[in-house]
Amino acid sequence: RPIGVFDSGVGGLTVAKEIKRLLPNESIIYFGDTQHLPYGEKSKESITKFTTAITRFLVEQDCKAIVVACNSATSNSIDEIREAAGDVLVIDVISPVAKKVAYELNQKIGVIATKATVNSHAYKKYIRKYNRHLKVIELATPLLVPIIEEGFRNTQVSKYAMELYLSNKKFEDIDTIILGCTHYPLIEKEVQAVFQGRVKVVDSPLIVVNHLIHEMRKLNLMTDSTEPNYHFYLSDYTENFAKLAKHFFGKSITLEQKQL
Ligand code: DGN
Repeated sequence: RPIGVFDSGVGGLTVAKEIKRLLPNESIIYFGDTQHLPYGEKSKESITKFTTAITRFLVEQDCKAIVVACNSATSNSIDEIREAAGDVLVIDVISPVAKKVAYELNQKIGVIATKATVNSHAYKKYIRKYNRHLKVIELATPLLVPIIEEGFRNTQVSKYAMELYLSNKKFEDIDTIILGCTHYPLIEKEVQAVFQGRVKVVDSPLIVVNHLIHEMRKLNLMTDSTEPNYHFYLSDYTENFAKLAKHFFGKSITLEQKQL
């Protein structure tokens, strides 16, 4: 049985690619809800409606686990998503990361994310649950998602937007930064360049997939010797998605348009 992964667009590919790297025998079904992108600007009601429909679809596809590879969906709709998933294992992208950074030697943590995630204060709440002495500064950087979806990484556009956002006074003395949107690992090097190595960038996809492995082992869900396949559903076909999915997963993937 496959692992289901979903996001509003290409962001969740950063998590899916890590699943492929660490669990090379597992098949993946990915749903990119490009028709409703960006989730980060939508209301809780809309995000919940889209993401519970995707969850039910992935359950119908017989997924044995579902990875909510979207922070905006996690921070707004995780309870409803878990309910829609029934008995199927659900892994979110915020709680494992929050737990990990809370126990490390960090002092002041910056989080960049969409408006939906920042307004929910999910990172602050989760991190403080484990370590209430940590300072957590959340900053909405919504322009970065369309920049990435439009394929403008590593250009003057991304560089300028990033410098404007990250020069915010609130971020002056952070020692750690969480990329609180699954799109952002795609511009990790550019973030690092702005801070010139001064700030540690948390490897969220790695932490999330390690947690997935841990939970799958507990439930005996690991597959050992199959030919994995990678199937991608898109609610609206975009060239950038197809290009990036092929870049991460090779040419033999299958892409299908699907509206729910
Ligand atoms: N990739 C998603 C996230 O992690 O929040 C949302 C991006 C978006 O749709 N704005």
